[in-house]
Amino acid sequence: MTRFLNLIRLTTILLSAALINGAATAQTVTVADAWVRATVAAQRATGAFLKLTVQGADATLIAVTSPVAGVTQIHEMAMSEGVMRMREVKGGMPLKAGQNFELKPGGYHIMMMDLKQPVKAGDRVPLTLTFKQANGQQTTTHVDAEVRGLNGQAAMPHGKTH
Ligand SMILES: [Cu+2]
Repeated sequence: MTRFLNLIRLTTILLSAALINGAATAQTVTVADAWVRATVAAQRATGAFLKLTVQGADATLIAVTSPVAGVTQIHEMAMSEGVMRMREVKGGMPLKAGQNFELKPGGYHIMMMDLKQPVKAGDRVPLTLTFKQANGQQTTTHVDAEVRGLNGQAAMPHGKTH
């Protein structure tokens, strides 16, 4: 009987641990429509753009990495001496719960520098986004960004028949 009660207690503890763990690792940020601007030969930098939706609690986009870029920074556009310039966002991009954010040309963007190879329209570029959640925990999200032509349009879709 004692053994049976101990088993119940143990089960309860394990269940609680699972619930706490599940809550702590819940993703609150959704990434969509990720794309990277295609480069021409010898171009060493480009931009990545995407949409973020934040639910539940505030979060901060603190880092982005990609295997095709030696250096990746989060940039914002700001007026400096009467000229719009881009600069790195120090401390990450704050994301308010319940809001949608769009990183797009002319606004917040992901700056990919020290490119190891040209990125061509139709390629897919892996991005790893690191978020700091409201509880201080860091979570990562992986997306494959579509490379789009210099005019920002999607590459011509391949025909389904050949
Ligand atoms: Cu930039």
